[in-house]
Amino acid sequence: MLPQTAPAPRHTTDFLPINGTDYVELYVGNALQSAHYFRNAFGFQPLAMAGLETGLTDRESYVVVQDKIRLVFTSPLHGGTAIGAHIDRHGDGVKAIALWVDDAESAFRETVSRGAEPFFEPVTEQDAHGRTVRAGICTYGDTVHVFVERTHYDGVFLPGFVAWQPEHSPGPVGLRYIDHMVGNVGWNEMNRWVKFYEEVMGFKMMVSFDDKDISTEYSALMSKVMSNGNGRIKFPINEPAEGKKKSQVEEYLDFYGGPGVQHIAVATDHIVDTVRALRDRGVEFLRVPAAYYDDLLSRVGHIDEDMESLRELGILVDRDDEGYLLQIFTRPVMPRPTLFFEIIQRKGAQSFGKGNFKALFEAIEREQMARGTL
Ligand code: TYF
Ligand code: FE
Repeated sequence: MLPQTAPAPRHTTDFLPINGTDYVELYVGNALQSAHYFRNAFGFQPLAMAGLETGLTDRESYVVVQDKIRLVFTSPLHGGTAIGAHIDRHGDGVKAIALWVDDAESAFRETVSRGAEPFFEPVTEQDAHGRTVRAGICTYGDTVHVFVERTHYDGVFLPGFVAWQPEHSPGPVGLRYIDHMVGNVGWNEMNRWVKFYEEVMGFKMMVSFDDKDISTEYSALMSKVMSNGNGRIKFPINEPAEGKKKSQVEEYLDFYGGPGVQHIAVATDHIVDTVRALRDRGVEFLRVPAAYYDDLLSRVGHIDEDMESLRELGILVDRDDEGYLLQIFTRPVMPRPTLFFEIIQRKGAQSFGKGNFKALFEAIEREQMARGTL
């Protein structure tokens, strides 16, 4: 099930109807080993691949899946490629956030006519399993959105890919779908990208946090959450704010070499089991001080989960007027302190864990301190 939010009012027609996230493609130095890490540590299952054996000469991609989440890892097969230049500039990172639509040609036309910069024109790809149409537009930094139309396709992933069935793969850990994906943009650029998602994509602003909501000693940032009409796509946009020392967003921008995807939040229905499985497979999480749990019950009231398990695993809890949520953040999964993952379970709450910002950002500052970048 995708997260539920109020449907768009009847009188507005959504010029960019989106069914959900189709896939997230990362450009990485070693696609095979990245896929291996996400299979073995995060419980993703092998799905498809394309490369030398399928006739490609410039790149190789491995696709992994867990319920509705598809990740694509792509590496160049020789020097001098755009993929290699992207990796040189940004390190491993998210290149494409692909959105599943019923009409990719229309999605491209509607967004480009509203000012989107084209990344690639609509292209029809086909094989024995049918055809897909894809088109791409640029968003912040070197990141792009790819519109994927797959109504007439029943192959494993996309035309050109073959099933990937390595012999051994550990089972899934209960990750279900992408809840939100956060973009870090430059100083004073948040509103420009808010306007882009409003005007070019037809999104609406759900929430806004200013630096007073979320500044600790150093971590100052501002954030606005953009959502599409049916609420299935949520993109918080962060910009750095002036603090005592370097903002975590500024640190990201320095290491990533500009704007890009900061975190991918993935939803589970059983966060305690999921996080325990991830931890047992070697995924490293940020830790808040044990004192966080001392006044947790008085802050969030009754929760269904066992407090001892939450404390043991370091899972955070926040409540809003609709319910509560549980969340935890991994340490960066790249050598550069750039991309990380959030594991989230919503129990009614549709917010983003504002009550955890202080404890979380202080934990991030301790990591910055340990890296010597603060
Ligand atoms: O997506 C969000 O807004 C929350 C909060 O560096 C957050 O997950 C914001 C910035 C950040 C880590 C978490
Ligand atoms: Fe988040």
